[in-house]
Formats: sequence, C-alpha cells, structure tokens
Amino acid sequence: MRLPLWLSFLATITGVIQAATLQDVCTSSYIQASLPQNNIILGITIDHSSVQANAVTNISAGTSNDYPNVTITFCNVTFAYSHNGRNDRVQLRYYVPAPSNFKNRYLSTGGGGYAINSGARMLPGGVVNGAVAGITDGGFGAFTTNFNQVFLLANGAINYQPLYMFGYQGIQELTVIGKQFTKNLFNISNSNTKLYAYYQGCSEGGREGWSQVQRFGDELDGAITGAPAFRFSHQQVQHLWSNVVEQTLGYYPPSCELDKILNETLKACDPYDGKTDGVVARTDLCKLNFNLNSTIGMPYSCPAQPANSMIFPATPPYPAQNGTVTAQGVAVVREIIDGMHDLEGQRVYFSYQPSASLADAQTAYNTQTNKWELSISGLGGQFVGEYLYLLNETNLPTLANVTYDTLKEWVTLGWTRYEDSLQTTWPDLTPFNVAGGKVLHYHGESDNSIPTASSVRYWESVRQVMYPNMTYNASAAALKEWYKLFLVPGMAHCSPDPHQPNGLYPSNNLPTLINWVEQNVEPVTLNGTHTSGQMAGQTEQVCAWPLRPLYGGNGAAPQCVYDQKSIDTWHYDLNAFKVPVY
Ligand SMILES: *[C@@H]1O[C@H](CO)[C@@H](O)[C@H](O)[C@H]1NC(C)=O
Ligand SMILES: *[C@@H]1O[C@H](CO)[C@@H](O)[C@H](O)[C@H]1NC(C)=O
Ligand SMILES: *[C@@H]1O[C@H](CO)[C@@H](O)[C@H](O)[C@H]1NC(C)=O
Ligand SMILES: *[C@@H]1O[C@H](CO)[C@@H](O)[C@H](O)[C@H]1NC(C)=O
Ligand SMILES: *[C@@H]1O[C@H](CO)[C@@H](O)[C@H](O)[C@H]1NC(C)=O
Ligand SMILES: *[C@@H]1O[C@H](CO)[C@@H](O)[C@H](O)[C@H]1NC(C)=O
Ligand SMILES: *[C@@H]1O[C@H](CO)[C@@H](O)[C@H](O)[C@H]1NC(C)=O
Ligand SMILES: *[C@@H]1O[C@H](CO)[C@@H](O)[C@H](O)[C@H]1NC(C)=O
Ligand SMILES: *[C@@H]1O[C@H](CO)[C@@H](O)[C@H](O)[C@H]1NC(C)=O
Ligand SMILES: *[C@@H]1O[C@H](CO)[C@@H](O)[C@H](O)[C@H]1NC(C)=O
Ligand SMILES: *[C@@H]1O[C@H](CO)[C@@H](O)[C@H](O)[C@H]1NC(C)=O
Ligand SMILES: *[C@@H]1O[C@H](CO)[C@@H](O)[C@H](O)[C@H]1NC(C)=O
Ligand SMILES: [Ca+2]
Repeated sequence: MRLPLWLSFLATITGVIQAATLQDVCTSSYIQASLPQNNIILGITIDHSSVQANAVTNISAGTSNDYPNVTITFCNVTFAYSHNGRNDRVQLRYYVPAPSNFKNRYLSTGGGGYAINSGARMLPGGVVNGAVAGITDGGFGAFTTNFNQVFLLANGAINYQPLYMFGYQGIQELTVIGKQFTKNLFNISNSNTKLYAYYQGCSEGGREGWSQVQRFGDELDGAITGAPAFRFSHQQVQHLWSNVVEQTLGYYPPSCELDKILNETLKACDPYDGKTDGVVARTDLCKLNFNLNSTIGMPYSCPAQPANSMIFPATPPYPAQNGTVTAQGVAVVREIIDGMHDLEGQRVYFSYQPSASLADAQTAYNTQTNKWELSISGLGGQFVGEYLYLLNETNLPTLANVTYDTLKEWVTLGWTRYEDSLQTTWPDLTPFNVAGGKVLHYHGESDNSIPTASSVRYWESVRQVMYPNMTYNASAAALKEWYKLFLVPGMAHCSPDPHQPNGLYPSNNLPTLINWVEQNVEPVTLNGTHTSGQMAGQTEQVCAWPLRPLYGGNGAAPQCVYDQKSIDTWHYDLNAFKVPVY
C-alpha cells in the first residue's frame, strides 16, 4: 500500500529535523506532518493546505481572572477539516507551548452566550500550564461567528448541523483531533507517556464541558465547568420570568427602587455567614430569615445616568430618581425570587438567590410618558423568538398575553425539541467515573444569569441516579471523590460581583484540577481569590457542596458546616412536570 503523501513526508522529516525549539516545530511543514490521520474520526477530512502557524514569543498572557498574567511563548496553529458529504469547513485553533514548557497536557476551551469559543481569551491559561489549548469555530464560518447567526436557514428552517455542532459535536471533535495532534507533534504517540486531557469553560462553556462529560466517558481526564448554561430550555425561558411577573402584577419598578431593595438585602443578609464584610456567603440563610417587607418605605435616590452599552445587559438612560420602596416593588421582587410557577401554583423552575442583582427585572424609562415600562430580557426573548418560534429575531417584540402558563408551555416546547442537543442534563456519568475522570464544578452564589440552584440540582440528580442505594452522606462522600461542586461566595455570573467587592472568585482553577488528576491531591476546599476590596490578592477557602461556610469571626477561614435546613432551601419539587427534571 502506498503511504499518503503527508506520511511519507513525515518519514522524511523525522530523519532530518531535530526539532526541540519552538521555531523548529512552528512551521507549516512540521504542523502538517503532525496532523492526525483522517480516520481519527469517521467521516472527516483534514485539509493539510489550510495550516497556518506563527510563533508568538514573550507576550503577556493578558487580563483574566482565570490565570496569572505571566509571559508566554507559543505556536499559534490554525487548520480546518470538513465532514464528508457535507459541504462544510470547521476551523480549529491551538496554542502550542514551546517544547521546553510542554507538560503532556491538552486543554479544550469553550465559549459563552451563543459563542462556541471565547476567542483567544482562555487559550493562554493552557499555555501557562504546559498544555496545548484549543478552540473551534464549530463550522459556523469564522471564529467570531456565533451559533445564533447560523441556526436558521430561513424562518422556520432549523440548520441542524450547527445545532449539533454547538450542542456537543464541535467540542468533541476539537478534543479528539487536538489530543492526537498534540501526541504527534510532541512524539508521544508511541511512548508510555500519558497525555492528560482537560476542559475548561464557564456559562455556555460550562454547558459545553458537561456535554462532553455526559456523552464521552474516556475523552477527558478532568473538566472545569463553571455556572453551566445547561437545562437549557428551563434556563433560557427563566430569563423572562421577571418580566412576566412585572406584567402580571402590573408594576414596573424604577431601576433605583430595584437597586435599593438589592442593597438592603445585601446589608441585612451579610452577617448571617458570621462575618460582616459586604458578602452574602449564605444566601440560604438570607432566604430563610430575611423578610423583604422590611425594605418597604425606605427612601432611595439615584442620580441621572446616561445610556451604557458597554456593560451587559446594556442600560438605557435614566433620569434622576427619588422615592421610597413600595409594597408593589417588594411584591415583584418576592415573586421573582420565589421562582417560576404556573397559574395553578405548580413549580416550573426556580430563580436566582437573594443577593443576586436583578438584571432580568430591569425596566426602561419612557421619556414620552415619564413612566417606567417593561424591558424584555433579550436572553429570554431571543430563545423564544429564534429557537422556539424559529424566527430570525434577537428578541420578542412584546409579551402581550404571555402568562405564567405560557412560560411553562415554552419550557416544555424547548425541552422536548432540544433534549438531545442543548438540554445537557444526562445524570448517569458512570463511563466518565469508571474512566477515572474528575469534575470541578463551580457556581457564583450570587449569579444573576444562571440560578445557582441549577447547579445544585444537577449535582443532586447525579448523586441520586448514581448512588440510589446509599445514605445521603455516604453517596455525597462517594460523589465528592470525583465530582465536586463549589458555590463561590460573593461571585456573580462567571465574574466577580461588583455589588460585593469583598467577594471571592475561583482564580487559577486549572492547577487545582491538574493536581487532583495527576497527583491525586484532592481539593477538599477550593481556592477563592479576592479580586478586589480590602483583601485583594488574598485567597480564602470555598466549601464543597453540600457543606456551607460559617465564619468564626475576625477574618478566620470559614468552617464548612452541614446544615440540613439550609441545604433543603436549594432543592425544589418541579411538580409542574410529570417527568423528572434532572
Ligand atoms: C519528534 O521526533 C522527530 C524525529 O526524531 C524530531 O525531529 C522532532 O524534533 C521531535 N519533536 C519534538 C517536539 O521533540
Ligand atoms: C524571551 O524572554 C526570554 C527570557 O526573558 C529571553 O531569554 C528571550 O531572549 C526572549 N525571546 C525573545 C524572542 O525576545
Ligand atoms: C500584564 O503584564 C504586562 C507586562 O508583563 C503588563 O504590561 C500588563 O499591564 C499586565 N496586565 C494586567 C492586567 O496586569
Ligand atoms: C493566530 O493565527 C491567526 C490565523 O493566522 C491570526 O488571525 C491570529 O491573529 C493569530 N494570533 C496570534 C496571537 O498570533
Ligand atoms: C437574519 O437577520 C440578520 C440581520 O438582519 C441577517 O443578516 C441574516 O441574513 C438573517 N438570516 C436569515 C437566515 O434570514
Ligand atoms: C447601592 O449600593 C451601591 C454601592 O454601595 C451604591 O453605589 C448605590 O448608590 C446604592 N443604591 C441605592 C439606590 O441606594
Ligand atoms: C409582606 O407584606 C404584604 C403586604 O404588603 C403582606 O401581604 C405579606 O404577607 C407580607 N409578607 C411577609 C412575609 O411578611
Ligand atoms: C432627591 O432628593 C435629594 C435629597 O432630598 C435632593 O437633593 C435631590 O434634589 C432630589 N432629586 C430629585 C430629582 O428630586
Ligand atoms: C392578545 O389577545 C387578544 C385577545 O385575544 C388579541 O386581540 C391580541 O391580538 C393578542 N395580542 C397578541 C400580541 O397576541
Ligand atoms: C440497589 O439495590 C437494588 C435492590 O437491592 C439492586 O437491585 C440494585 O442493583 C442496586 N443498585 C445499585 C446501583 O447498586
Ligand atoms: C451527615 O453528615 C453530617 C456531617 O457532615 C452530619 O452532621 C449529619 O448528621 C449526617 N447525617 C446523617 C443522617 O448521618
Ligand atoms: C491556593 O492558595 C494558596 C495560598 O495562596 C497557595 O499557596 C496555593 O498554591 C493555591 N493552590 C493552588 C492549587 O493554586
Ligand atoms: Ca458576610
């Protein structure tokens, strides 16, 4: 049998080049010779002519809360492949560390929102840790093209290939190709050296991580999944809950009133964790003990504010505001935090924790009528408009006639339609566990975009499904040996919370996962970092679920306590549905 051209080329260069430096490996020919064979995945063809490679030396890893800002050197590799029988083209990009810094590691990274990658933002974190780090464009046209831009072929016509690429296939192919490419490039394909494979992502990226852990047991040795946007249909429709509450109760709180209620919640609930530091580390105790009614009648005032499109979600201009917190405003916030239910009072889903900023509830000031009005959450509106109604829209034009029951119908429609692509809550992780995989799952205690209880629910589903015959404590202990969930005090959605400057953020998670996987150093607690505030730069330990933090006073580390009453506040009976919601 004749060798393919590129294989004979490899045979030629292997005898000639003694590549050990970045410059030696960072050439088109060396990269081409390192590409996996097409049979690495049935039905793909790798385009050798597409290879681009350039060496990047001594640049700053840049601003990120996820890895230190150190100087890095790498080969920037891009190439494409296609799926046979489809006229498509999927681009992959890998940052390859210099051979002297390579530590037998591979890292896939994910995206956020409807993006399947985070551009170059997460790749340096791999290089810092001696890993080849990759992203995919999902075949959507460019690394900057988002899934929502290619999801519809026309109104009513789903483009199924991007749906499944976004759902799970794109990250799987990125990983399978990336691992073999790494082995070939560093000559570890035929040795006994193990290549460790990792994944890291938050939000949509967290969902993408779970899409791999749930489906492909032996793909990854470890995954970091932050605040995952899984249970997709419940999650996205939930973004409209706040608006529908406002419409149903007929009250649209001025932004300053919402802000005041949030501030008073933070102030009242801060000390429940044993430390008065502006951080609500125990939102469960806040839920149990704080009565929102205590804010009624409190005066508020806020200066006029110009429109701000630089923050997310963008805010419209506000006039100067003066007033007192109303009973109606409190009723709206109470109903929002209580979470989605239908018109019969049966529970559909759950909400953010008290202390999370009320982003979905944001209203808009109408300068014509001088009134505060409905401002439909684009996160929820886009899901319903584009993914349920199949219209090329980025939001709903109106919520007229939308009731609590409509929201339930929307959840069910999205759930059944995307159960095998986006929903991503398969609870039996046996193949991953048997293969020795480890998951480090974290979620901000004050997340304002993905309810923190959403992660608790999944952890609990895995516990119940995988350890049906054990006591709660025994099964929790068994699960924590390989899958840990950390709720991070004072953290918002995949970012520090500006309302809680003394809060924590789990910076530099990758070394923690690596130590767990490669050295069996179990992260009993997780390093949280103060990214701002009085203790900026210092770390503090974050408790692993179901244990909850309780401070002893004077800045001591928290105890991690078992508190049944608090644990119970995180669990919900979604009795609006007759099938289990994992
Ligand atoms: C891989 O092996 C070939 C053949 O010995 C050699 O030319 C090349 O430099 C090696 N690559 C690395 C990264 O060491
Ligand atoms: C990169 O930095 C290292 C260490 O400071 C130095 O030895 C090397 O010359 C630098 N390389 C380039 C291309 O600037
Ligand atoms: C990162 O480091 C570079 C130089 O090493 C510096 O110019 C840059 O300001 C740093 N960025 C941050 C966010 O600290
Ligand atoms: C990596 O390569 C791509 C494609 O050639 C290029 O667009 C991008 O700017 C490069 N990035 C760096 C950091 O060199
Ligand atoms: C959807 O709308 C955008 C912006 O108006 C447009 O660029 C795009 O071509 C449209 N897509 C389809 C499938 O109609
Ligand atoms: C809420 O607290 C923040 C931070 O302390 C402050 O800037 C803001 O003015 C407060 N808002 C209201 C309405 O009191
Ligand atoms: C809060 O106040 C309302 C009246 O404004 C009352 O109906 C409700 O029962 C109160 N709730 C609590 C928990 O005190
Ligand atoms: C709001 O009240 C403050 C304090 O009473 C006052 O200084 C300010 O002028 C008032 N602003 C408006 C818009 O009424
Ligand atoms: C809402 O319902 C009314 C009464 O059935 C109907 O006239 C109206 O067109 C509906 N509005 C929307 C936006 O569906
Ligand atoms: C749980 O116990 C039942 C009854 O003893 C048994 O049939 C089942 O296999 C057990 N399941 C697991 C996961 O051990
Ligand atoms: C479970 O363990 C906790 C300590 O982690 C303990 O307080 C609790 O009583 C245990 N529950 C049972 C049912 O043994
Ligand atoms: C956790 O934080 C401590 C204290 O800052 C530090 O010594 C340790 O290296 C960190 N662990 C990891 C895995 O980053
Ligand atoms: Ca506190």
